[in-house]
Amino acid sequence: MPSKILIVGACGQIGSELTLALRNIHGEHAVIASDIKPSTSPELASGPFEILDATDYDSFKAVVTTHNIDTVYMMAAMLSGTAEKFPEKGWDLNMTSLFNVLNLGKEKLVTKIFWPSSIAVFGPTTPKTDAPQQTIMEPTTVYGISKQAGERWCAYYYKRYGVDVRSIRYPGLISYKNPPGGGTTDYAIEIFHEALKSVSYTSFLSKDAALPMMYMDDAIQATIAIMDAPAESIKIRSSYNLAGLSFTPEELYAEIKNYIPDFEINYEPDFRQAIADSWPDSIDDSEAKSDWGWKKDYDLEMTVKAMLAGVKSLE
Ligand code: AKB
Repeated sequence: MPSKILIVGACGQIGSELTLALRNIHGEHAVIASDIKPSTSPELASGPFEILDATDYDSFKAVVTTHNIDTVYMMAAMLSGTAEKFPEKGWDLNMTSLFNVLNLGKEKLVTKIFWPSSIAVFGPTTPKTDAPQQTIMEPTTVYGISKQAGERWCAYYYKRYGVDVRSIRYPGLISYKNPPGGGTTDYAIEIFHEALKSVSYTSFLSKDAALPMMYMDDAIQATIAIMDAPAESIKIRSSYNLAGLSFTPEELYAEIKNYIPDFEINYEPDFRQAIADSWPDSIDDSEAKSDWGWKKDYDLEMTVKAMLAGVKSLE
């Protein structure tokens, strides 16, 4: 039987682009999009779509069995900035949705699962530069704690119940098609919209807050590659480090200024600065490269060009 895929959180920043990419590969009817709210995107809604609260196990199971799903991408999550405002809600959403999908795997109702982790699993005691795959991880945010605990649960379900779950520690993802949802790295998206709209931007991170980042096309390509890889090549069942770019707000600003010379930036760091300070500047992703052939395409210049063209196309 051909593979049937369910995307949970299909209206989100990653979910929406992932759904369209997977529909291009497998056909529209092989990929069921789902989210807690109806889609406002005609592109997404043109294929099969289900309203689904990922924290409700029975509804989750009903969607999986009705559509004969074998592969789930569990993309719903509360990101770092929002989870600091609603700590218990963030923990509940991030952990309950993960347990639900892992238990569907344990019950053999689905055969393959993707679950996103994040650079937020690292903390202030992690090496700042080229954070290794295995290292000290003492996250100080609710989001980071939920992702770190989630990684351990993925590894546990793989070892104890044989659940084929695969994961990537995403850096900050840069895209223009859908707005990001409450992350610390969101400044790197807002800046493009403001550069084209008002020619000035006030960054909520300081000028020298270097963070790991990646253009969305690379993240989608990596997500599909890790899921397509043979099971035996996925040697890490917690989550893989993935590196793309590393830059500061000032460096990003300087690159954008090459195309918009009168663009101005101000810095007014808020509570998200402390979150950024707790994360590494850059990531070592040699294991993702050697285990399943990960390779990025986009450097900073290409990312800025693609973002400026993309944001302009929305006008
Ligand atoms: C966030 O900023 O919370 C996310 C992430 C790095 O996982 N973009």
